[in-house]
Amino acid sequence: MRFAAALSALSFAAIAAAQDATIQVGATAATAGGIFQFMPPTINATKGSTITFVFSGAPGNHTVTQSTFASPCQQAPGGFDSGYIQIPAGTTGGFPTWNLTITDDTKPIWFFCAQLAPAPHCTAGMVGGINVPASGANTFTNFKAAAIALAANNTLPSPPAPALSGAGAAATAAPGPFSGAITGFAIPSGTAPPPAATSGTSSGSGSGTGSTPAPTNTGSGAVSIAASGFVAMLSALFGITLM
Ligand SMILES: *[C@@H]1O[C@H](CO)[C@@H](O)[C@H](O)[C@H]1NC(C)=O
Ligand SMILES: *[C@@H]1O[C@H](CO)[C@@H](O)[C@H](O)[C@H]1NC(C)=O
Ligand SMILES: *[C@@H]1O[C@H](CO)[C@@H](O)[C@H](O)[C@H]1NC(C)=O
Ligand SMILES: *[C@@H]1O[C@H](CO)[C@@H](O)[C@H](O)[C@H]1NC(C)=O
Ligand SMILES: [Cu+2]
Repeated sequence: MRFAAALSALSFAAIAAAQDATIQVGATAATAGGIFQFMPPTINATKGSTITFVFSGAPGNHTVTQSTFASPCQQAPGGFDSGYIQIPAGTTGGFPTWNLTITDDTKPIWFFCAQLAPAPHCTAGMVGGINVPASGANTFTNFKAAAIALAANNTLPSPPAPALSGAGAAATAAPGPFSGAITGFAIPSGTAPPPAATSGTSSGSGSGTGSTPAPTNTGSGAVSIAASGFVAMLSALFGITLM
């Protein structure tokens, strides 16, 4: 019995570690709150864990771009940016993903969608946060309200620069895959520069990449998503079986 309980706890831990967290980028017209949102908009994640952004909002053409609390709809200096990923109406699968690994969980990570068409998404409230304070001045509620307040000012944010790494989070690969009619624009490319040092040493020159945005629409990869989904399902089944 004790052995079985230990096994069951172990399998739970394995599943939790493997899943990390997922945030959907954009929604559908039928979703409460409309298409301009991240779901969930906030999440807490420890250092080393990975947030998988899933570009499943259809139709949609969204980015995941790091900002600051003070300027919710503007790319932070050195902030990450996924580039624009367009999902045609009616798409039901094969959604591209982008995996950001948390490199510093001691500070909030604010992000927004930089798309301006047909109207700015950020000032419509398409913003999110990781490890954001539950109380005080810098709450998600205040961040979102500040983003929406910018709508009245009529100043459009500059287009973001594609970047795999930001402050407190970094990706090692560009978003993808782009299959079928799904397209990417100004997608970051190349290897991620070393994440911005938050303390201690930082080595490496960190040459920036992705300064030449180009439309990207490359081959298949849907197969690998399906395969990893199958593996996830298997491991979930395995975990449940162990119980
Ligand atoms: C997605 O949005 C970007 C930025 O507005 C734009 O350049 C690109 O053409 C859009 N993609 C599609 C397929 O409409
Ligand atoms: C998430 O982290 C923030 C910052 O550490 C904290 O204030 C908040 O209570 C946490 N939220 C949850 C649901 O744990
Ligand atoms: C709007 O712009 C005005 C003038 O530039 C500025 O004083 C004000 O703080 C801005 N409001 C917001 C919400 O950014
Ligand atoms: C993100 O991580 C998931 C799970 O490991 C993987 O299936 C997917 O291919 C990754 N996406 C990218 C763009 O690397
Ligand atoms: Cu958007």
